[in-house]
Amino acid sequence: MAVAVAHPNIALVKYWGKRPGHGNVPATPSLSITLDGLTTRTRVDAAAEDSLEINGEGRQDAKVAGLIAALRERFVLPAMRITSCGNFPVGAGLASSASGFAALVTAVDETFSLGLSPSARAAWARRGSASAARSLFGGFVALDPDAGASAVLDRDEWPLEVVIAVTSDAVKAVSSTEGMERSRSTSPFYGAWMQSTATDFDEACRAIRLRDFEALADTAEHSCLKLHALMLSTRPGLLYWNAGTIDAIRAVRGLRGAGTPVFFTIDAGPQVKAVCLPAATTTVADRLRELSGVKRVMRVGLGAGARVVED
Ligand code: 2P0
Repeated sequence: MAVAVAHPNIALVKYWGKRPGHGNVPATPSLSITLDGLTTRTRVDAAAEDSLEINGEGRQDAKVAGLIAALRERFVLPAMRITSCGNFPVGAGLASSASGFAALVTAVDETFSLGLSPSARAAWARRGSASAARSLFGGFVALDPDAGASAVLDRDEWPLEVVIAVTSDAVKAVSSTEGMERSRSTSPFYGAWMQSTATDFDEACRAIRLRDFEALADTAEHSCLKLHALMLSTRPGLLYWNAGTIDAIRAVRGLRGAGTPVFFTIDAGPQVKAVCLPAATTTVADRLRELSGVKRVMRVGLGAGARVVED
């Protein structure tokens, strides 16, 4: 048996939409930061029959079953018991599937001595959930449709911090998988999204290399708002925000306009992630905590990639 931990990641340049065909390959490049503090811990044991338990509850999960079946086409794997727990809400726009699949593949690799490299583990994790490929690495991470996931910059090289404003713990009504397929097939903006994302990715990589916070802030907020415009233009429209989300966006914009080094990003859920330079974290957290639509605030730094730990 082995135990692995992984952290969720949040994209600063978003992906939304798959390439046609098999393999769960994103259609466009994306760039993320891996978060510390939020953690999924997964244990894999050889067992008499397959089972899955998440946060203490027995579960059937088609994506987990599909990934294990795909691994069995390539490797000889016995039946296994998978036990996973996390310290943050599942399915609420905090990338629980990313940390979940990254930890699962890492634990399977170790338990059954598959000898996979981080890049190979990322490719397997991507089959479970595409953004999971990014959680194999720490710090700043790129996910290219052709080249796969790779580290761009170590977390110590630019230690940004993130304040997460949780505005709801409810599970999202439309999953990312379903939502992005709906956008691809119905949004009149999907072509523009596909065409413009590579430029956002190049701009963000450059900003990270130069440690240019303002340039990264501009590109990341643009990518986020463009993603949500794409979602809104889908039929039926995808609206992941609530009133607290809007209040938090306005608060972050107010701070940034007054010179505080902070920008917002939002995924397929209502939580607002405020990315900031460490000197601004307390100011940002205090401001977001004041908002009536914000249930609680979490402060996290940048995290390491998925790894095996002692039980
Ligand atoms: C991202 N998101 O780049 C974008 C932005 C959410 C909004 O990747 O279908 O969990 O399981 O492969 O990777 C969420 O989608 O989707 C996601 P599946 P995934 O982070």
